[in-house]
Amino acid sequence: MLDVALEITTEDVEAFARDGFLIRERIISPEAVDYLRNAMARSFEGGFDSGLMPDEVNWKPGDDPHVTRQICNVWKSNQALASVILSEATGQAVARLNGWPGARLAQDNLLWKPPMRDGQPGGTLGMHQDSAYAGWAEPRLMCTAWIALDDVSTEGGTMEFARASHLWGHAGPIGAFHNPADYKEAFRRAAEAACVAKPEMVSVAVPAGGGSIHHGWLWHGSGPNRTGNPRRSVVSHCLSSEARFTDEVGYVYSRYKRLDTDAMDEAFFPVLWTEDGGRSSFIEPFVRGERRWHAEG
Ligand SMILES: O=C(O)CCC(=O)C(=O)O
Repeated sequence: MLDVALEITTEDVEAFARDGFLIRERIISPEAVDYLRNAMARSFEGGFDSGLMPDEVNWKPGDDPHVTRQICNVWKSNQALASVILSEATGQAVARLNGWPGARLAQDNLLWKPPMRDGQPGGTLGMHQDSAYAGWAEPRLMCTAWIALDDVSTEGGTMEFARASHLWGHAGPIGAFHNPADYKEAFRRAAEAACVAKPEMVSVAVPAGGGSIHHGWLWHGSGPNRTGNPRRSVVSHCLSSEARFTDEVGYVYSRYKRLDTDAMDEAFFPVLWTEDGGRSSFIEPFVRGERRWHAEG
């Protein structure tokens, strides 16, 4: 079990409403960073400790070393990563910031942006709004906690936010997400539509173990990694604990939809925290290694 520190004050709630994000220097300890780096390396080598596979693995040894490596929903495969991704502190923080009665995980991501190699920088991630991809949920507002596992900087391709852009309105999904020719193209169009001539960009420049929380309609993305170090991060994309499926469930989310109900199954969308103690009961024994996926006995 690895501890996550994300206390939220009244000033934080006000800053989040105004800017659309919070940045923290330290969310997890240096020891936890080391532990998660190892868990991440094992996951990209195909080692899944719990015995279950993640939902999506977008890179394996032998693939192009220049592309950003990604795994989605690794929490079910690795208890150490799960203890951070599914932490109660994260659930409580995102719920408080958004005025939700609780929070559940929509999806996690491991992101590994490679270092400069053969004169080629590690790839960009196109600027987008997370909630543009959440038409399958109601309410569709997302909120994302992002934890850096390396010291991150603008030169190293860290995440960039456009301050207060969550107030600009709602655009659709962008074209290419990984390594687009111009990672700010859709964002510039949105700024123009919102009549914002000079958007204020803020980089999440923090030591390993620090990170950020951002609003589901905030424009964000990241530039090339021009340093000699990888840029690794662990991401929890959350929804309100009250979120339900809409009719736009689509290709990816159809696989989690139960018949005759729009309720989201906690086995796939675990509840991290609610104000009345509704955290999914399997999380603690799972992350402590006391409960496994196969039936006991
Ligand atoms: O890590 C990045 O560069 C972007 C990640 C992202 O889009 C997110 O966490 O919502």
